[in-house]
Amino acid sequence: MTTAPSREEVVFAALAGLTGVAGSYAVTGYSREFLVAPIDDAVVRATPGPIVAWMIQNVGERAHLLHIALSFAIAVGLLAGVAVLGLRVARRLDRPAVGVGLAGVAAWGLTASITAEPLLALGVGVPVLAFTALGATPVAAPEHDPSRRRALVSGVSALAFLATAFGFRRLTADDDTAGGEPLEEIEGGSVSETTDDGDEDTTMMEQAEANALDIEGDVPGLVSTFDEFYNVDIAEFDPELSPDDWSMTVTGEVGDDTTITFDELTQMPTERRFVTLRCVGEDLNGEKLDTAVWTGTPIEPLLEEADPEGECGCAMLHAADDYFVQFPIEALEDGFLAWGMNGRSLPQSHGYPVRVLIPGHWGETNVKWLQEIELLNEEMDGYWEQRGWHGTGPVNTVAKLWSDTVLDDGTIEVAGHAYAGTRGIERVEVSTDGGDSWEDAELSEPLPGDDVWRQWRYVFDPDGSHEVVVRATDGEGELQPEERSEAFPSGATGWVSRTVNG
Ligand SMILES: Nc1nc2c(c(=O)[nH]1)N[C@H]1C(S)=C(S)[C@@H](COP(=O)(O)O)O[C@H]1N2
Ligand SMILES: [Mo]
Repeated sequence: MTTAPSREEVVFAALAGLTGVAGSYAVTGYSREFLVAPIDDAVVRATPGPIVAWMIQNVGERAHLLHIALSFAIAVGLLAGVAVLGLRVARRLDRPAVGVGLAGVAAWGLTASITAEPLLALGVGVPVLAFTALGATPVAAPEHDPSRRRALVSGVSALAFLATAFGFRRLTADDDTAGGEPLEEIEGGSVSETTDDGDEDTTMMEQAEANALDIEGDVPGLVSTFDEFYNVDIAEFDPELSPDDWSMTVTGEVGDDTTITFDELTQMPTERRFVTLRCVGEDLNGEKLDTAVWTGTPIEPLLEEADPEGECGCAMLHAADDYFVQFPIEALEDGFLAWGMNGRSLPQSHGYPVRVLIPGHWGETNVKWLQEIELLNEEMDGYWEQRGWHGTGPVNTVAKLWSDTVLDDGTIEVAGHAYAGTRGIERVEVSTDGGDSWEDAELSEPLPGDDVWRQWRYVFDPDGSHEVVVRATDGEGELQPEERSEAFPSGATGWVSRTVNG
């Protein structure tokens, strides 16, 4: 059994691998039960921190395609390996049935153990068995079926299988991914009973619209829609939770472990807040900065009930995608557990049914799909901190330059957003001469809340080419630092500039 597999074996094994993955997709769809999902989790987790940081800064969103492609290849490869094993056993023992059976059972067992879904793993076992059988037939009667012709037949069958698998998925897939429905429709209706004034969301959204500046250029409003709101996930496949069986526990160094269900959470006094999120990994002038109206329950009373006793004054938050992040209880106490976004339940990708929102801290502290708050005795690294980031503290001050537009009268409008977490934005200045002289930009009226961005806009009369620079001053009178730094490890700094021609 030590010789390398023949070319023929490789072809049949590859077909078995491909159809096995397609079979998994047919029964699970692009969900967490899909064979590729746990493999992708493992690939992402195993990628060394420096490579991840490099990818985030240099490749951006497209880097996801790389690890997903790699994970698909690993899945196909694993199943192909199983098929090769089956083919070899078949030939060695001259008993095709044994080898084929072995391949099918091993593919099923492997998938079941990777996905923990034994029943759905049949979707993998059956095609691997079938295509290994096609490859093993000649052992019995090589003279009746020349291998070329058989390979062709198998290839066509595999293609047909792939097409059927995807077609089947299309037909049977239900589009309603959880989340994003009107708050009153959340299971059990507990929300509508406590939502004293459901119109409050509408009022707040209207206020955001009223406060927004009249910007000619393509700059988002003061509240980001579900489609606009950026997304950062460690997992390609979001957890699929439901309010019905969601609960959150407070554990670790506490007087009493406490558990709260979704119904209990939404029965508690509710708050609505404008909160802006910004990712520590984004470019200086990047777009991982957004704001929504969030509905939720303050965390402090829940913590008090659990009676924290730890010595570090710190807590680790855990989520259903195995994400974890640690930061001071002091920051946690100001936070709230959001279950509504822009007047609807959270979309799945933003943490359905419950996420954390911590005012003024980098995006990574805002744990989605929250499951546990663990109080600690000593500080420990969270997921991103293990990979070298320092992203649990307060955000850096930034003024973004997101559009430059020539107006009808020949003047130029530059515009964007500015954000400084809980410090607030007091002022945005614009220079049209590379930083020699500065003028105040127009600012949107501040929205209520202590963690909200503002829009800025500035119009000038062009005279050839201009080096436009923008900088913000926070609510404590601190000017945004000029010195440039990359996002890694503690967030990009510097003044955004752009050459604009009149
Ligand atoms: N469970 C979980 N929570 C998470 C993350 C994650 O991958 N898993 N990403 C974090 C990061 S790095 C950011 S910037 C924000 C992004 O939130 P959004 O996707 O809702 O914009 O969520 C944070 N919370
Ligand atoms: Mo982030």
